[in-house]
Amino acid sequence: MKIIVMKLLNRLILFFTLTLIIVSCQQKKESSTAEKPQRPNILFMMSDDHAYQAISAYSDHLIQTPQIDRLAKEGLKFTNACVTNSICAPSRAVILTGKHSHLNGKIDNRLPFDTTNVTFPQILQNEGYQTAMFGKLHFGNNPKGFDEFKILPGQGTYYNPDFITKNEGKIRIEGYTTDIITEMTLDWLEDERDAEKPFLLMYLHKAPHREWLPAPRYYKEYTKKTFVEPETLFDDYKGRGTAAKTAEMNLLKHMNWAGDSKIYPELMDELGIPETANWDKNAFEREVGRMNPVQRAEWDKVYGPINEEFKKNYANMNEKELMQWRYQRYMQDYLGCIAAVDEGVGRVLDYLDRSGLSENTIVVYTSDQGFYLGEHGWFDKRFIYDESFKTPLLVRWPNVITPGTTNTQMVQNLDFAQTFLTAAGITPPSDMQGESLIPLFKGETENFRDAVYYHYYEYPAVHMVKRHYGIVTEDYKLAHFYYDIDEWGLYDRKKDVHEMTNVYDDPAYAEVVIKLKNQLADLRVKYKDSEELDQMYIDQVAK
Ligand code: SGN
Ligand code: CA
Repeated sequence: MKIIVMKLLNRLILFFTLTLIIVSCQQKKESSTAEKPQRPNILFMMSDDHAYQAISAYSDHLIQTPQIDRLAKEGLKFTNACVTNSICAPSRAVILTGKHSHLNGKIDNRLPFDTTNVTFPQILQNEGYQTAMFGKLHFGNNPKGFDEFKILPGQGTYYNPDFITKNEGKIRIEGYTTDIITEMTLDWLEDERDAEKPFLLMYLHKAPHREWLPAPRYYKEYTKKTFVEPETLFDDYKGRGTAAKTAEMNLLKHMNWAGDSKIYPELMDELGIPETANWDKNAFEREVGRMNPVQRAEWDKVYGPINEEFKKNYANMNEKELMQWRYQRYMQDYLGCIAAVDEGVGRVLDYLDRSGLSENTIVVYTSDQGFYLGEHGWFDKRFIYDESFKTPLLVRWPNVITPGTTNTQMVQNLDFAQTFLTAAGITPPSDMQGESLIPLFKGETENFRDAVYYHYYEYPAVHMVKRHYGIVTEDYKLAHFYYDIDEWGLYDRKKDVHEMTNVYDDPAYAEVVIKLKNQLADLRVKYKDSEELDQMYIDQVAK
């Protein structure tokens, strides 16, 4: 009897031990896959001032961008993506921190970024991502959280650019900046990428930022093209209040002749054309003057005859013709820049395909904000109005995003940080203010936000766009211009797509105004913005 009990006990012990071993093996297996799930790579491609009007996936009336369009075909196109503050460095700060400008402190291009902010690349790096950044950052200091970076100092230049690098100090590279940034990105993918780790790679073009210098291989083609004029090229800004009227972004009145339209400084003197701004000729020298003799000869070969032609016609051109000429010149150079960006994007996408990385890489193409391509007679950005407020956004993520889909939700650059962290399986810090876009990637659009908050600060400054904050919903846009004025603007987005009429004082909209003002006040509370902060940022600049 004792022996039977012993045997039974032994068997039971054996059974439990075996079960324990099997269970713990299974757990181990699970936990090791949990430790090492297939975390996606992130390739974040962003250009500077690339208007959605100049991407053929959005509209092909100006240019074909077949490479960028691949992302729309193979991924998701957002048609209502927008920024929180339409200007370069602030937009980048919002992207990296996932916080509005008033909280991350980078309200305008002037003061350096506060590097005590926590950015999503820092978090990804801590969690085992390999991180690299190439191109334009524009922060006034170096990025944190990157294993490798090569960034342009400030705005950078189009030719023979300098780079601030993590490992080689300051370097200068001969050539065309867009191509150089592409090469750096490709070199890193080929030679530096650690196959054991997922990566975050930020590929950040300077182009097509002012002064719009195209790649030599596109000079001829683009300077011969004629582009369709926007309906509002001759806008007189009536019916919109002070801010639109006093902004200095008009193609005819505020564009530089030498720097922007590429009229030789000598020819300006000869024709008696005064500088638009006192740095007009300097802007030309800063860029064109930087070319080496070979580059300069190639440039003169194409831009010389344009100057000759202008010299012949100038005396007989009226204001309307001058405006039209400047618009064409502007588009030729701006779109010529984009041609090289598109090519670069294609080369990087080809590399992902060739190396089998496409499958597990989230690829984003966006711009730091939108841009005016002659709409309202303008260039530049800054305003809450659509062309500057909206930004292109294309995302490809195989197996998550259905190819060729479109999303109309109001997503913002504020959302990137949380989106990327969530995609990497990391819980975003609770003080980030965006929303993860992953449900939208999967086609789940219910209960996404119904309004966004906007706040622009850089005034008084170049282009003189007054400070304003506002709310944008699917149907309306309400903005408050403040500092040296106190004006409100309301636009009916459905009825007035070009935003030509401020209906704020129209009695038919009285109820809409009340409702939106309440919603705006709620948004300011939700995002922790306030009159105290408005004043603090006014005082900061005054110092
Ligand atoms: C420069 C440009 C402006 C532009 C700002 C900000 N002038 O000052 O036209 O608005 O940068 O651009 S330039 O002739 O010097 O290029 S941003 O993209 O950095 O915000
Ligand atoms: Ca920009």
